[in-house]
Amino acid sequence: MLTFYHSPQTRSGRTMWLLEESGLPFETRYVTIAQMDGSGAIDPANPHPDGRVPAIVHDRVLISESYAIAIYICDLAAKAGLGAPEGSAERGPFLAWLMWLATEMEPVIFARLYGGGGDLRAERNYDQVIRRIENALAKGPYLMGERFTAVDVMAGATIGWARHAFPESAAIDAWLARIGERPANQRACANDAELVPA
Ligand SMILES: N[C@@H](CCC(=O)N[C@@H](CS)C(=O)NCC(=O)O)C(=O)O
Repeated sequence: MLTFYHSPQTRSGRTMWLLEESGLPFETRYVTIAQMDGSGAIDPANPHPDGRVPAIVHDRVLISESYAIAIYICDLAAKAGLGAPEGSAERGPFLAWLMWLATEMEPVIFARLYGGGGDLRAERNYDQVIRRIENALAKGPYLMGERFTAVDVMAGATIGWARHAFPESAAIDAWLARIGERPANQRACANDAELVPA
């Protein structure tokens, strides 16, 4: 049994997309979170240690952190081919991509969106992030090459949300459109929209 703790219009949307891609049966529990504007509150029903989303509970074990959850889902639903099995040549690059998204790309995006950029190192990191995404898509059609993976879900949901933090790029737009058309993404977006409180 897999229970997914979710709050609409947050980074748990990409977990929902990945779960839809995985074909795993899961139950979604909507929880409130403390919003940055001071509204909302931690939901006592949320098992996440900090009251955040996403979190999943699988067979009574709690897993938090988006990227750990992504790896866990890919391994659990190995047949869906969203990750790279241990022992395969793609395993290392797959893990490296996900860790890079978490530790390099996301900080660069947040620095662009909310300030904190502007120094030499921030500018260099920004240029490196753009270059790495564009180089991967120049080979394409997906970030890891021929195959659609969880890397596309995690990067695509984030870049789609923060598109204005990236320069104009036909390759990025075509990739976002390509992955956005996937039925699993459409289902996740529809579910997410339904859950938004009126
Ligand atoms: N590092 C965590 C961050 C999770 C996170 O900050 N989620 C936000 C929603 S986008 C949240 O729950 N915020 C509520 C809060 O900060 O209390 C992850 O990637 O899963």
